[in-house]
Amino acid sequence: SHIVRLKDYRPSDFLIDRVELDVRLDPRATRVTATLSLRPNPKGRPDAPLVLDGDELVLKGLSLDGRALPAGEFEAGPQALTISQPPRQPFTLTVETEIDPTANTKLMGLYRSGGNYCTQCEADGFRRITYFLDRPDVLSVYTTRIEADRDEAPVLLGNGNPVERGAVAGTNRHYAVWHDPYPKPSYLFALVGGRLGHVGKTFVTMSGRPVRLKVYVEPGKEDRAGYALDALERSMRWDEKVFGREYDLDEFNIVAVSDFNMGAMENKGLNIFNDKYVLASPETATDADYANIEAIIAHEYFHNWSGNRVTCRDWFQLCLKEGLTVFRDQEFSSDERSRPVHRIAEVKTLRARQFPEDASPLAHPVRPQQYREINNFYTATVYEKGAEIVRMLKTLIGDEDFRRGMDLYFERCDGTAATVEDFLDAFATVTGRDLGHFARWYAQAGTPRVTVGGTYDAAAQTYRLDFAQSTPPTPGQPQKEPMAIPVRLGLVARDGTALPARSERVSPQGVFLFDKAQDSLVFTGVTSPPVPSLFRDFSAPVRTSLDLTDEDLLVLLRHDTDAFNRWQAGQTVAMRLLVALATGAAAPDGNFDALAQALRDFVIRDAERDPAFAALVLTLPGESDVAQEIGADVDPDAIHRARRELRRIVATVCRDALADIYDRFAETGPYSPDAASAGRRALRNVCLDLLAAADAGLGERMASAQFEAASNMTDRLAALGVLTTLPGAAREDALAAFGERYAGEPLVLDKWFTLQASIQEDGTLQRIRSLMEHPAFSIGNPNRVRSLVGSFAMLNPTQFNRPDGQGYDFVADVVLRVDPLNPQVAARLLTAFATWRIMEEGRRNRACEALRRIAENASLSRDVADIVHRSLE
Ligand code: BAL
Ligand code: ZN
Repeated sequence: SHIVRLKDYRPSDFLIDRVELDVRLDPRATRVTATLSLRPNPKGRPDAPLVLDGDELVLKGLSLDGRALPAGEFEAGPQALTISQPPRQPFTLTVETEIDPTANTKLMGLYRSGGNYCTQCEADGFRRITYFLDRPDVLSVYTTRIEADRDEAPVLLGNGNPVERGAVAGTNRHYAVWHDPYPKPSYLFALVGGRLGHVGKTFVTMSGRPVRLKVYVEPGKEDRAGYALDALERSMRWDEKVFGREYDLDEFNIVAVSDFNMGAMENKGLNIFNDKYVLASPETATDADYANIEAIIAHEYFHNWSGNRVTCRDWFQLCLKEGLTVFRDQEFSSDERSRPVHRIAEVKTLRARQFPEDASPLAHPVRPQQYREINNFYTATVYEKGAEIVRMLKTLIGDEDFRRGMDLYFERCDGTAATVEDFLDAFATVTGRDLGHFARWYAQAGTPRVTVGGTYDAAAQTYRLDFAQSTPPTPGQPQKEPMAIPVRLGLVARDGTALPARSERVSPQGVFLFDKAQDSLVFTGVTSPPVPSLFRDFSAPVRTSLDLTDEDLLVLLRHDTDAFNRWQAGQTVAMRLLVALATGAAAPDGNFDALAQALRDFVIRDAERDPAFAALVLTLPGESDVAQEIGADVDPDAIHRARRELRRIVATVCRDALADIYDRFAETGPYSPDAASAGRRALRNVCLDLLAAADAGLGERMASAQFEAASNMTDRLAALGVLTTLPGAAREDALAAFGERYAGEPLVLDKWFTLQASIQEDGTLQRIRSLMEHPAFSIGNPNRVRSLVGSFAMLNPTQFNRPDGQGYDFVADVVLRVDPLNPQVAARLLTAFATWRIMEEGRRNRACEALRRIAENASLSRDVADIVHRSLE
């Protein structure tokens, strides 16, 4: 099928300055009349035809400057509306289409969710509403009239500011008119019509303008919308303070819907959210849910500047808005919570999602050079690695120049559709630096591997670090160039004191720029043999091999001033032991004990001081992290056994300390989702989990008691999670009780589906098959499919990768079943197969057969066809 290439970009032949939409909502036959003010683009081709994009559209009327167009002057099909001889001066085109929102199971364009009408237009859903130049570099001012039955849709929302509303005489219908003064691309268009309750408040901006904020939810759930509203207000204040960005409309509306392909969408002034990322109460949401809501509310709000005021020239520039906005939401969460704890969480996500992608057949640059289906590029690489690039830029140029560069970027590019070059140019201008080499991060795929060796010269009192880097081949990029890698570093003496790291090549902020295939760094005045602390705060998204002994690493775990590297040191030792256990390689017995003792000392000494951090230190690398580290001929069962064994060893040594923490951290007082309280719960629940690893009987008794007594979802779900690892009646009773208690709460049942799908036992596949018949499950709802089937594919390595291939076959069947309904959800599910090539031969063959079976299907969506073909290449 058709490949779109970055190098083929050319400006649109026509521009659309104004759009007037009249949308008459009807469940099966919604009428859309679009009045478009068009003109030839001076940068376009002078004789080009006008080709408007469509997708499954039916044309009901067409006129040009008020004259109905005769049949010979245009061609209209479901995919395009073409006028071969359009005027060469400004003209008005009126296009009437009819659409069926009830039949729209793809959840792109205008569709219905829970009886309400809503839209999703990014990346190319607007063309499912009307024929349009549906590309992000066509910016228009929209006025939208929405009309609907009063009873069916008492609430009518659009982009921008409300300008008028009224009754339609002689009917039970009413209408509202919204006007958005800011030119925007069609992907930011949105409307909502439905029965909704709301919570709201007034926000006064930094220049004193009042803005009405509202969060709309299903009626009766208003009391679960308060945290989202609070997070919105904090986000708005933070963006003013940290980036100087003020909000620009009279209203800001958020609507939660229950059927949504993504997490949320940043439509101008009218964000539409997956309700999972809005609704929260102590009884139904975990601490992690609260943190996600805060981050995603912030993310979508921050898009108002990084995405909406400055948008993307084309979809190859997706990282321009997404990487930058992820960086901004990460900074927000770090300021609102604990910075080191949040940094570790970011890196865990990057390693769990982006590193595997970067090492897979689906690897692509942060700015891809080509695509078949853009919806498949809303990836961890574009988002998370894209954010790491922005962070590295800040690390290299420093905080002040970073802020000056951001200001210049917003100033220069406001109201335009920009590129990655525009972004980097702003920083090159304020710093006078050449960022050409740095820009390679956008173009070259794959995770660089950095190897570092250290040599101490006692006589000269020098310490030398030898760096080497290489980046593995990725699809379409067999040869790699060296990257510009910022290495934040320091030296630690074996007694734990910080040693000065004197070198001209290290910046005052402690950063060394490693930008060649090999380089060496010599420190002078080093009075004792140091342990190097490298990539502090995870200063670059690379894999590292350091020639440090476990003993050196345990010095860092104990003493490093950099919290990230304290955590990393423990993880590195644990990873070495896990790889040794899983592959049958020899690891000195003493090292298991050394790690366990170090962790016990840590719990006794440090846990109380920062419980959230301690919870992270006590959590061993996950099974898929170990699989990535092994990298070839992976046996997921061996990894599972290895991790269980190491957890047992650690937990047995730490047992008394863990039990002590568990008792002392018992919840008192009412639930609060703040980071400090959440950290205490996190640590206590990690202790419970480890105690169960040391002694299953004890774990079952404690988890059952916690499950019964829990006063909030975090503790109840954590207890149930521990029980799911322990086969027996207690587990089945608790699962049944939970299912009954939350029978009317779809978002809570999603957690229940996820836990059951994650059980690493033979019977899980059968359990999932039964749960697919559960009344709460629906194959058409993305959250349900992701929580039951997606979790199985992504979070259950031993069962998805069953040696008999049944896990692969099951997921392949679901992909083929979902694809005709919702290609985006099907394609995303299919990406679980991306790691198939690192499996041992038997599993590899089974996975390949399942992929081939999908590929042979004649009627695949473009989304699924693209993923399956790239996975097999
Ligand atoms: N733009 C798609 C949803 C998001 O990243 O905010
Ligand atoms: Zn985004």
